[in-house]
Order: sequence, then C-alpha cells, then structure tokens
Amino acid sequence: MMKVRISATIPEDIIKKFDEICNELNYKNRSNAISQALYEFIIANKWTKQEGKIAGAILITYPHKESENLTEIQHDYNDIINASMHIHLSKEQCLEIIAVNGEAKRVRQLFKKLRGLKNILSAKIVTSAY
Ligand code: NI
Repeated sequence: MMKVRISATIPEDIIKKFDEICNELNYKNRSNAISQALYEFIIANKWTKQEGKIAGAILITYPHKESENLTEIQHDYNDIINASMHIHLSKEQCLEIIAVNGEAKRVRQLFKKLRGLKNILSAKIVTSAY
C-alpha cells in the first residue's frame, strides 16, 4: 500500500499519553500506531455513513439539570429507542445509556440532537453489526 507523509499539530499532553500507550503496547514506531488509531477511528465512525438498519447504544454524560431536555428528545424517538438506563454518577452528573435499533438515518438524527444539547460532557455511539 502506498504511504503518504502527513503533518499534524497535536496538544502535547495528548501525544505524551499516546506515546506512553504505544510503549506499553510495544509499538516499534509512532507511524504504525497512528495508522492503526486512524483506522480504528474510521471503524468507530462507520455509522455516520451506514445505510439501512443499525443497532447499538448511545452514551451521554451530562449535568443532571439537563435531564428534562434529554427525556423530551427521547420521547420523540420512541420508535427507535428500546430502553434507556439512567445512572447518577455524582450529585451533579448523570450517565444515560440509550439502546437504539432502527433506521440508520433516524439513529444519526437522534444522536446529533442529543449531542447538540447544552452542557453535554460526552456523547458516544457504539453500533453493532446488524
Ligand atoms: Ni441522575
């Protein structure tokens, strides 16, 4: 496979942590590790282009005061939400795990709405093979 040289500007602490993990995992060079990390990024984000049906889970970490908005959005998507689990992480923070199953387009729409909520700390989606 042809290789290309790229140049990127990355925060120091991120590359430091990256190199530490590379060391622990015995990567011989940074390029191999970056190449694999990029490939995993591509796989993890395949859902953004996927057609047909997808099943998976959405994980949202958010301040408890946003609970109402989060619940309201979920009610609008009850056709693709199978279940949701609310975990109180601390007095202020909550984690919501939402199981989804349905048309990829609609799942993407839901995820974008949730991610767009104010004060969201983290939003992730994990999809499984269908
Ligand atoms: Ni809570």
